[in-house]
Amino acid sequence: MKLGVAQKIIEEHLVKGRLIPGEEIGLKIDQTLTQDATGTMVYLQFESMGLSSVATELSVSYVDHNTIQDGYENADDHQYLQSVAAKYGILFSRAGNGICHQVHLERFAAPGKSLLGSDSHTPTCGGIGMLAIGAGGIDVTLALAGSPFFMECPKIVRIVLHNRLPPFSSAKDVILTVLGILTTKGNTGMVVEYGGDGLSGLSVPERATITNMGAELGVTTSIFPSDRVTLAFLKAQGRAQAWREILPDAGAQYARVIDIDLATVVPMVAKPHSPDNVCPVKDINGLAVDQVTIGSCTNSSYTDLMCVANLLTGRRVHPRVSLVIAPGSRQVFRMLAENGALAAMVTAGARILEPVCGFCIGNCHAPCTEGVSLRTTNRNFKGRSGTPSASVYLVSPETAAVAAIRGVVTDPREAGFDDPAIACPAIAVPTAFVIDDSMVLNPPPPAERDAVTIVRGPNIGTPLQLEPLADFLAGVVAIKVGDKITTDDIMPAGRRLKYRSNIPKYADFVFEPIDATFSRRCLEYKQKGMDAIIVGGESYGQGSSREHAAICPRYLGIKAVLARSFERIHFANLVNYGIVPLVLASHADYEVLQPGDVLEISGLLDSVRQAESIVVSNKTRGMTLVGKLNLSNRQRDILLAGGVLRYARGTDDR
Ligand code: MIC
Ligand code: SF4
Repeated sequence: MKLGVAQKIIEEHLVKGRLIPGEEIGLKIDQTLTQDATGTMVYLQFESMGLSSVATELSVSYVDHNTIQDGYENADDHQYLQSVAAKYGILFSRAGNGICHQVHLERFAAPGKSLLGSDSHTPTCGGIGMLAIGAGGIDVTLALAGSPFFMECPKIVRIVLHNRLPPFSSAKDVILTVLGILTTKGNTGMVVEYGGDGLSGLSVPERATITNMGAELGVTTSIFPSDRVTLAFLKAQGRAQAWREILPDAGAQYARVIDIDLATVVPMVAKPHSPDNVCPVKDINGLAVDQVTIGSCTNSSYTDLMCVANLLTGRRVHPRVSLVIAPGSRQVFRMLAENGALAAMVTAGARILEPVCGFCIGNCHAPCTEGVSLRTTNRNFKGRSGTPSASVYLVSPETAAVAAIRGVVTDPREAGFDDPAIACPAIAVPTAFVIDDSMVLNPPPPAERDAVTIVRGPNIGTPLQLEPLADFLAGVVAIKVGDKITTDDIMPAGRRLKYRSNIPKYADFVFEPIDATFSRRCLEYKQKGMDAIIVGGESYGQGSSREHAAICPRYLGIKAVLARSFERIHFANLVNYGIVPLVLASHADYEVLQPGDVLEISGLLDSVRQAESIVVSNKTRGMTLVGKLNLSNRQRDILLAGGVLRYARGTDDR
């Protein structure tokens, strides 16, 4: 059988199931990555499994999200993560070493390997020809323990890139163009594989920008072949030995083929409040800008920031604009410092942030009230920046830098900066990066790990204890939400992020951006002995992988979510935490359901065991509706067991 790149790597890692799209498959996981905001739960759960060491080839615990430290909480998390990494044989990338995806791409990613990360942008490493998948934390816990990762065998969509990008059009504009075609919904169960003659002109960092923001499509991952360009990057990172060539077979079959002529890609922007709300930058030329932020795992590579530095050299940031730049890694930061680019940025008036997620997750640098913020990040969901009234526009580094100088949105081709050599595609990847892994701590040898004490400050809580599924569910519709509800809507990050290790406290903020009384209401139902239910529209649970969007609702007593459709990672997280996800069979059923309705489901055990759908009776309206159980057999067993940890432990008191 002729195979594409993704299928080749899937086949090599297949431990359960067959290479047939739609079937559930189990994959061997070679590498894992975690970041601090999801990592504490991953490792607390790993500890509860009673194993002495991780079973993966390589696992890295990064600290990059929660570095604000406006209290003891983040620092407690960092200490816990450092000690737990030493105890179980995990590499620990200290705060300040960089954003997990950027550092992993530079120092650990390898073509042909599989990577599971507790962060939705894990597919960044698909840029190097790796099968890199984002998942909920508990799935990463299980991978650390040596279990396969289960997912739907994907359909492969091939995007054929032709020709070369013109000056001032960049990789970001390519992925924004793709988002305009495929949008953020309806793409679950798909992998995007890039090919075509255009690949030879796209460096690994550019490819990684494209695979990174592929997360916004809602696909399982995105991947590039591993070719001579990949080898050049690995050589420059001193890691040529990690290279192997992985090209698609001629005649490989794809579910869909999309052609994009890179020569026609123009500077693009995603307007508020969705990454697929795209249009050419020139359509919003002249819009006054208050803030520009450059960085995040999408656009913080050396080449990206060199392009920004070149544009800023000899120019000044417009007086209205606050320009913030966060390098993606310590490697990038140091190289910019050593070659003078950092000085050019500072001279121009940029504010420099340490190499962390920072503004991307709304952790700092929130825009002003009703501010216009141009960002090189990947998500512009309403309120994610930390300012609910702000309008966030997603753009390339070129477009961002030009706007910072001009004070208004300007198509970079029309900015009058007439030297096309300063545009990103013209900046070459260095032949030798500065290599210094001293902020990645190696665990002690196995014999010495017994002596390691895990440090638990007061911020370190305990994992949620669940019970097996009950046969009868009576619950109140605690909230009804619309389409494209993101996990940022369900479980806000930003200033609430520091409570990630403390479930009861973090649960106070479930649905805070939409309805701040949700949590209190659920606790009242709980006190009355009633369960609660969420009703959602299309594409429920878009965006981040944060399993807290399932854990905290479950803590509040949510037992089922009825939605028109679900996004992949969130659907898995709901199942993993024993919340029944039911797909509403018709839009009319969605329309009828209202907050406060009391719903009853009986015979839940039998239905979850084998049925395709289940009847839900709406006691308040005296009618019934049908909820579809789109579950694999394994997911059915997980729900019956009361969550994936109980299932994995074989805790069977059903
Ligand atoms: C994000 O970009 O939303 C995050 C923060 O990186 C999340 C992970 C998290 O919520 O901790 C993600 O993308 O998965
Ligand atoms: Fe960090 Fe933003 Fe990337 Fe998430 S999307 S990993 S918050 S930089």
